[in-house]
Amino acid sequence: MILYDMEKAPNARRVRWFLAEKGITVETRQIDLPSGENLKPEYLAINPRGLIPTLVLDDGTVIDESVSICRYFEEVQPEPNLLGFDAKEKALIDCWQRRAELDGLYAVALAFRNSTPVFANRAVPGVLEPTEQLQAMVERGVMLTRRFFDMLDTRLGESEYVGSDRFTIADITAFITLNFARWIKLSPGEQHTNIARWFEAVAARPASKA
Ligand SMILES: N[C@@H](CCC(=O)N[C@@H](CS)C(=O)NCC(=O)O)C(=O)O
Repeated sequence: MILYDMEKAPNARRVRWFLAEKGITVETRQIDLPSGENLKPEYLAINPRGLIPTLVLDDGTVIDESVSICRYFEEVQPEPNLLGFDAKEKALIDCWQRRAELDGLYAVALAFRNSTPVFANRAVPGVLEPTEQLQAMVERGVMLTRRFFDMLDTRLGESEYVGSDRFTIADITAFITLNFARWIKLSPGEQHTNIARWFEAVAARPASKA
């Protein structure tokens, strides 16, 4: 089994953190995104989408979505549970994981990819054709990221953790989104006191360094 990975990439980090929480070790291969190694024929033969992370099982099966990779390992090794125990908890964790990903992580990615010089003409991840950076998308990404901070703070005012009353995959995605937002020089404000309380607790987890 091989996990195609890149140390700094937010989506790859989500999977590494998930595995570290479970104490699972997987052989990894580093793919260098800034130099475009993910768009070279060798990597496209493994994952034609040109994205990481990608998990290749021993039987050759390819799983190339971060949360799907996490789901695979949750089934293989259920403890510690990170995706929910019963119908209601599973649904809420999934709901907040998706909010963090769709409303948070992708908003930051929109601003980051459309403004970072190394990705000029590569504004859409994994796409071979040149995709120019658009200033309007930076502005939209910044606006949506700020909105995400407000939504997350409200949520953490009513729940100790993002998806449940305990640490789950929703916290991993939300925390990584906040770290990623620093790359576009955005952070929650002083008014986001619930985020500050939660961030400190989550940052103290050893697996957060994975
Ligand atoms: N929905 C995918 C997104 C994967 C993704 O966009 N990965 C980025 C790295 S964080 C990537 O591979 N970028 C390729 C590129 O920069 O061309 C997932 O969750 O795995």
